[in-house]
Amino acid sequence: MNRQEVIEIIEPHLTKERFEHTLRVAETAVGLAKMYGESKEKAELASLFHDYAKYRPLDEMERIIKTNYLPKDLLQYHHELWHGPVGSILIEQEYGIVDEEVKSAIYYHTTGRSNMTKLDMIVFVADYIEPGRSFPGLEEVREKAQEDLVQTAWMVSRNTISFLMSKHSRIYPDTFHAYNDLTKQLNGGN
Ligand code: DGI
Ligand code: FE
Ligand code: FE
Repeated sequence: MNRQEVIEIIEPHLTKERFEHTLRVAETAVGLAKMYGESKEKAELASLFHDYAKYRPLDEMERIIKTNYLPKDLLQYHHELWHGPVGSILIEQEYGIVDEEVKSAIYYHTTGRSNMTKLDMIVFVADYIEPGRSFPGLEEVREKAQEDLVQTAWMVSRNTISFLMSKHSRIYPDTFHAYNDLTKQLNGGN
């Protein structure tokens, strides 16, 4: 599937803003893939599909979670957490994408997880730093992305948890697992 074919698939499923965000995430992810020695093709494919399921009706996403091999505890948490896992299922069912690395990067793009692959981190970071985003502290993360992918993913994870705590939101276990694992990779045991 080439870039243009994927674009024609995703565009009708997204708002104009989300579609433009998606193109910027893909461009950012391809840049990170070049910098950190990952497949540009996989980075582009995963990024173009990362928010594919974002606007599915909640009852459809709920049904997909219930009827596929996805953790049922997702249903106990905010529905914002559903579109990554659901998207990873839909791209296989609808377009035959079976590449586990690509599916994983889509699956975990919102939360991260323990033992993130390079591709997981690239999509996770690109979604956060793409040039259309702007919020306090983002410049520091963008600068780090030019130097060290693990440290950058750690900053994204830390900032996401701080942001969620400031809103009194509940935090999904994978979100904590990502933070703990990245912290361990940087600090050793602490
Ligand atoms: O889909 P995007 O808006 O491009 O970005 P995203 O998929 O990274 O994140 C969607 C939202 O999910 C974002 O506002 C942060 C939030 N989020 C991430 N981890 C958690 C979470 N929300 C809750 N409630 N719990 C989490 O663990
Ligand atoms: Fe998303
Ligand atoms: Fe996104």
